[in-house]
Amino acid sequence: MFRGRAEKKVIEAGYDPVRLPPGQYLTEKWPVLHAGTIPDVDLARWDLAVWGEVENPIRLTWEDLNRLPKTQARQDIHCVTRWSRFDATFEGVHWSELAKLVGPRPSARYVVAHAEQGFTSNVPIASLGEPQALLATHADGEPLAPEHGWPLRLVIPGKYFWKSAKWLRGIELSRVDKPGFWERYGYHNDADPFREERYAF
Ligand SMILES: Nc1nc2c(c(=O)[nH]1)N[C@H]1C(S)=C(S)[C@@H](COP(=O)(O)O)O[C@H]1N2
Ligand SMILES: [Mo]
Repeated sequence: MFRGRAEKKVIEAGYDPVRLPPGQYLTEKWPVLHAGTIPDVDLARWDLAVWGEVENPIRLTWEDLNRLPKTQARQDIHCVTRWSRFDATFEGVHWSELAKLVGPRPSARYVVAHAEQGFTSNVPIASLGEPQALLATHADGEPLAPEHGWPLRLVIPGKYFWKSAKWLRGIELSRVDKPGFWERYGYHNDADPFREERYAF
């Protein structure tokens, strides 16, 4: 039914249908989705803090961040509202570069991403270490558009896209898992689109 139609479109677009998680449909454009408003960001005042279970908490300016080596990663993104977009390409700083600066403690098992206006999302630290995870400054070869998280957003592979906090301002490492914004509203903590982990209950 729904699955059949959505799958047919994926095949017609020239993609392998196994890339479409259950209950999703392919979109060619890049929808915009967030709670609240697009923040007004002043790069001169902007910083990125990394704290919690680390040896050296840091606060990087925009220039500091952009002096770190950057890499690219391509992935399919899946919003829990059912749109999927294939081959989104991001460029930015991998967590491993920040880890060199802060020295995560062995007790650091979970991450809380802190964004402008109090938005948070939580993932296991292993997700941040995935090769395709990024603190992204660019998407599809251009600086992020304001509505997509400029100047910096998180990109977390293999999970519904709500885990990928836009307008990122902080990374907190923790011993315990702390539910983020959507997780506190009843969304699934693990958020694997292929297991259709949309809601906690
Ligand atoms: N700061 C912030 N980041 C956020 C959200 C949000 O409400 N606030 N929504 C999430 C959700 S539900 C999705 S699907 C993606 C959407 O990213 P996009 O607008 O770039 O497609 O951002 C995620 N990151
Ligand atoms: Mo979403």
